[in-house]
Amino acid sequence: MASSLTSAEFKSVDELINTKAKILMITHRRPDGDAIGSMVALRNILQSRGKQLDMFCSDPVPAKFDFIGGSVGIKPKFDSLDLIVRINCQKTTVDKVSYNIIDDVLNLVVTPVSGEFDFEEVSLDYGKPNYDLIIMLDTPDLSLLGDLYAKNQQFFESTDILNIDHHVSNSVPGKLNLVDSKSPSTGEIVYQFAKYLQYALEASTATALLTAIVTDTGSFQHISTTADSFATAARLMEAGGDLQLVIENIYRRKSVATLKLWGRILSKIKQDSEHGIVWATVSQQDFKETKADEDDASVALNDLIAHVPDTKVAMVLYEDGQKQVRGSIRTSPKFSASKIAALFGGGGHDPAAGFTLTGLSLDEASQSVLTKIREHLTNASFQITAPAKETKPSATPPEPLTPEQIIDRIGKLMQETEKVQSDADTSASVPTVKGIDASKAMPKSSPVAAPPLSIAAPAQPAAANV
Ligand SMILES: [Mn+2]
Repeated sequence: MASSLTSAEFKSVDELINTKAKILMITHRRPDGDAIGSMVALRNILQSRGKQLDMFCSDPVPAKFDFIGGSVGIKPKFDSLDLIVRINCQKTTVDKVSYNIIDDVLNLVVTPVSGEFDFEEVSLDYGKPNYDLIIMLDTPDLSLLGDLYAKNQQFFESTDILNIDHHVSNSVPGKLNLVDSKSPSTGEIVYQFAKYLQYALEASTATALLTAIVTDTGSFQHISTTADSFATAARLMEAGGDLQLVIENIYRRKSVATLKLWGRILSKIKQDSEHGIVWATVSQQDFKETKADEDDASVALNDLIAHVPDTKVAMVLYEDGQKQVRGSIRTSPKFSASKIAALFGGGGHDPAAGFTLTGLSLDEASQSVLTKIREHLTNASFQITAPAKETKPSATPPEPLTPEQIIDRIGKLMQETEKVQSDADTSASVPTVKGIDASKAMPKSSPVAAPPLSIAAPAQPAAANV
């Protein structure tokens, strides 16, 4: 099925961009191939149209994306921000402001008409970054932007946002929202926009978009993959996109560190065949001794653990170095990973979700989580299959939902989510939960076709993503 975005929407986006002089592009922390690929591609497209733009991401871009070029231009911090000295003049009137520089020290001199300023009336702040449009890519919630958002909330709240994403849970308050939850990747939305602009894709942009599609569809394996994904990939290859280069860089660069970590994970795999759960834990010591990172653990989950036959729930729990235990979950098609993650304050998509626990050791966390999952696996609420209404065998793909059906489903799911959350809040066996497994589960998740499970209740705005 073709994109649900219309030319009218692309036209408004084009018009919005054309009215702006300096554009900031930003994607979620712990960036994946879709985040980087779609951002770099859109940067190339807009730059060729004479736009001035800068790219940002709170976390470093993994070296495996260097081949898309341009990832070198992605900055982790806003620079050249003004320093603002704020003085409350309610009680004391300012006569004049002057400055002098003595021995490399700037003295800002504020002279009152009479009396003196109290130190409490003086505060320091940074000025706002100098951009008149923010383009957010692949990011369903502002908080997932990480530090760049946390430290500049006012800027994000007072600047126009163009929100380009494919997560069904997207709650970004965009001036314009180019959100298509049917699209398996943000890259495909950027491709649609390029097509609308009749932009002749150069090879490097095509490769960046191919990276986005290949990574977010799990090399076309996820159920989110559509006929359009293949058609778009074909167009991108015709434009010079180098699929082999993408595969080579994304999948065939296993470092010795990665393999060592996988060895440890595989040696620690545990299986509960009665409930259909397979899991492994990874300690900080495992990461330190193998020199591998959390992404390696996540790939091990996707590529190895999730494929154990008869598995309903596959999970990796790992210590994240900040005294937290993060969990990544994958489920077989009949079960909802995001419903399970919601038990622990997390969220995500049906096949892939994540959560973060604080205040527990790795062992305590895994015991607590497993107990809870076992309890609930027997409970039909984790299953995706709608209550027996249609009994025809599922040889044919499900029909797309009508807007009415979607609204109805959202309502039901929100009720369930609230119930699940209150369970989680009150149960003694569930530890304190903070934040979520932001993008850890994103890289190979299939964000589409998932019912909007993670439409966050107001109390929990961050639970929107995996
Ligand atoms: Mn994505």
